[in-house]
Amino acid sequence: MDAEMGRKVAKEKEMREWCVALPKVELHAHLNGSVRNSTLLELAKQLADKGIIVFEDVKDVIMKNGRSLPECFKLFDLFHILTTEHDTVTRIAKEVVEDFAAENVVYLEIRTTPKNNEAKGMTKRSYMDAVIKGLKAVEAVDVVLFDSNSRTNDTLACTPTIEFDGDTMKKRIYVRLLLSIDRRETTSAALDTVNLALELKDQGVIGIDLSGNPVVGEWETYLPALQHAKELGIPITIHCGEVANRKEIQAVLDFCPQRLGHVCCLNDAEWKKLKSLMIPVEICLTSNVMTGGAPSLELHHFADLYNAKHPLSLCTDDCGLFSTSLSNEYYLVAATFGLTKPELFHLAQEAVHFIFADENVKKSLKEVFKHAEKRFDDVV
Ligand code: 6MZ
Repeated sequence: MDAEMGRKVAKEKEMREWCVALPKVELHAHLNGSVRNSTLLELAKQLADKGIIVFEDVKDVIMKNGRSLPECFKLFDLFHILTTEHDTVTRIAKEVVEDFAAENVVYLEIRTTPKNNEAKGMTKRSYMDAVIKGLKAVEAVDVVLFDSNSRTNDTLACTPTIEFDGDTMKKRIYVRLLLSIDRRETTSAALDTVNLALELKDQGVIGIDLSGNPVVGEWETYLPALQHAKELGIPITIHCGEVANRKEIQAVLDFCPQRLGHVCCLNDAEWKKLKSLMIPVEICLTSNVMTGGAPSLELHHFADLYNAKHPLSLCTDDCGLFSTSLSNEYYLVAATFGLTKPELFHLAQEAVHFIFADENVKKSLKEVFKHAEKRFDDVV
């Protein structure tokens, strides 16, 4: 390696490490899309031993790099076969929180689709109980899952375990849950999910998401449930424009949810409308490029929204499925669009404004970033 190449590699390494150390807010992460490959392979082996699947076939699918949109949804069906047991759901929920906390995510909204599975004795409620059990089982970090009233004056930690007056403090991560309505669901199933969100509002559930294969289903099917959530005052985020469905994009913008995911395939008039509505956007760079929602990183609509000062936040979507991490998404923004460290810090900090958790959590997170600013000397 010549000297110049050596310098380039060292600079990239330093920047990647900086992005990991940066406190971050994750607002768009699907539970079953964020499972570790090692866990999926282990689960696949167990099912193969029982003769339910052929391990080698599944291994190839899990380890493959390319992920078109139709392939993603085939994979989710496979993941859901691997994760049907309550104990497995608990395990993956625990691991996903540990993984996000390990890269200094200080606030995490995980979204997941509550599932009925008669054969396993699983109801939407028991599925969510298993998820919540997983969040409570995390020991490596301090998970704040409920109302944070009592914690606003605590000293906050957002670095890898730090020494504080001689004691080692645990990292802290605020975790909240969004319940996803899958586009394959009926109106009645979607309504059940909204009612479940209401039932679990004291257990860390704070919002509703509409997701699933964008070429499946009709907006009118979910609208009554989304309307019901709106009436109940439950914040809503909607996957919008993953494919160019003009009628639906228009309807989603008219519905005006609290946040939107992706917004890839908007036409000029829709861009204009989105910008005038100022609906915060969950940007998923790697996911959009892999699934073809954006032609390339360089041509991703992040640049346009960022330059227009549109509210946005960087997210992973499915970090397991797309082999990415939130730190990597920040790194990609720096490497592709030339954002500086202060700009990246500001981007991470601004995401606090778009969280669905209450003002107490926002206040605590603002403190986290204020505290972190002192350590990130390049920022001030
Ligand atoms: C739309 C997606 C998605 O809910 O089982 N999901 N929906 N677009 C995407 N972009 C690639 N990625 C994930 O997590 C998996 C489910 O999340 C939705 C799909 O409905 C998928 O089945 P949970 O935890």
